[in-house]
This record gives sequence, structure tokens and C-alpha cells, in this order.
Amino acid sequence: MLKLCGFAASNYHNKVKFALLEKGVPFEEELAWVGQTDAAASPLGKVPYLKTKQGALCESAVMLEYIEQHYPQNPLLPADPFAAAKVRELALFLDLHLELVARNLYPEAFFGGKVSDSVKEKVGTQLEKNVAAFANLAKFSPFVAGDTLTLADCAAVTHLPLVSGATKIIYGKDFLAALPARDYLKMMGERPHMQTINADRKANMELMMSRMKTKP
Ligand SMILES: N[C@@H](CCC(=O)N[C@@H](CS)C(=O)NCC(=O)O)C(=O)O
Repeated sequence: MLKLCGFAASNYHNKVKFALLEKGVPFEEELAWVGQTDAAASPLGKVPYLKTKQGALCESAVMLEYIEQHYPQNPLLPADPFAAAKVRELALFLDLHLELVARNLYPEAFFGGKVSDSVKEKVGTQLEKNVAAFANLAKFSPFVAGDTLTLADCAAVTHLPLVSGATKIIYGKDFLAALPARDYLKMMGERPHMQTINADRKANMELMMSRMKTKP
């Protein structure tokens, strides 16, 4: 059986977990905190990684592609090659141009650390530009890539709350406010699998915070 390794407070872990749950693919979770990962499975020490019968995979986008090809039930990619490419475009855009940029803010926004003013300024400018570009690509009708649930939703539903939360905390303004992201996240939050993910995330976040407090 597939083993998804990581921790439930991680948005990338949940991106893959959501796909597995929505597709109805059986899997187990194995707790792996950052710093305790399997170096052979994840050479950069990042989570998640996916253990399969044939070996391990790192990089969530690759895991989603593997899961989609290996388990075609409840597809998260359209059959038409161009439509599928548009979904991949949006999913990659969310990973690279929204989440990865906003990630620079997380130490201060979520973990009690400090981010320099110059980083805040640079990230703010970049995010303003990238969010405007994302607004041109995203459909929110009602799913992020159109009328069906796709791989792009796996990224959107896990990354958008962080982009929104981090920008609210750091800049006093939600950079996604002009988009229908709130209604979208509310709709997605009503899905039973998203409720499972959110409950697991909250419990794991508490555990993570208590670990951070007891660590020197
Ligand atoms: N590009 C990677 C990103 C994964 C990632 O950044 N995971 C975070 C946890 S949410 C992590 O492992 N951070 C620790 C680190 O970067 O050393 C993916 O899509 O899987």
C-alpha cells in the first residue's frame, strides 16, 4: 500500500493527501517531521515523500502525476491534453508563484520568528504581481480550474489559506481579497475529505507547536 510520509500540518503533505482521499486510493500515513526524513527518499529533507512498492518519490507535483496515472479512478485531470495542461499550469503556478513566494513570510507570520523589512518588501512586490497573474488564470467556477475538481484544487485548497493568512498578518491586507478565494475555500471546506484534512492538520499543528516549545 502507498505510504505518504510527512506531517499533517504541512500544506504539501495535504495537497497529496487530498488527492488520495478524493480519488479513493488506499494509503497509510507515516509521521516524518522535518529533520527526521529518510534521506534516500527525500534528498532535500523535505516532506512529503511517497513510498510505493517500486521505491520512493519526492516532490508533491510528481506524486500527484504518479497517483493519477497509476490509479485512474475519479480522475483529477481532464482527458483532453490541452485541458490537462491548463490544469497542470494552474497547479504549478500555485506552487511556484504563490506558495513558494509567500513561504518567505511564514517564519514571522506563523512561527514566532522575524523576517527582515527588505524581504517583506521584495516578497510583497512579487506577490502583488503573481496574484494578479493568478487571477487571470484561475476560474473559480466553482473549482479553481473550472467546473470539475482537478489537481489544481489539491494545490489551491492547501496553499491559498497560507497565502491569505501570511499576507494578512505581515501586510495587514489579504492579497487574495479581490479574488473569490474565501467563498471557494468555504465550499471546499464542506467536502468531507477536506474536513478530515483540517481536523488532522489542527491536531498535528498543536503537536508541532509543543515540540517547538520543548526544543532548545
Ligand atoms: N517542492 C516541494 C515542497 C515541499 C516543502 O517545501 N515542504 C515543506 C513542509 S510544508 C518542507 O519540507 N520544508 C522543510 C525544508 O524545506 O527543509 C514539494 O512540492 O513537495
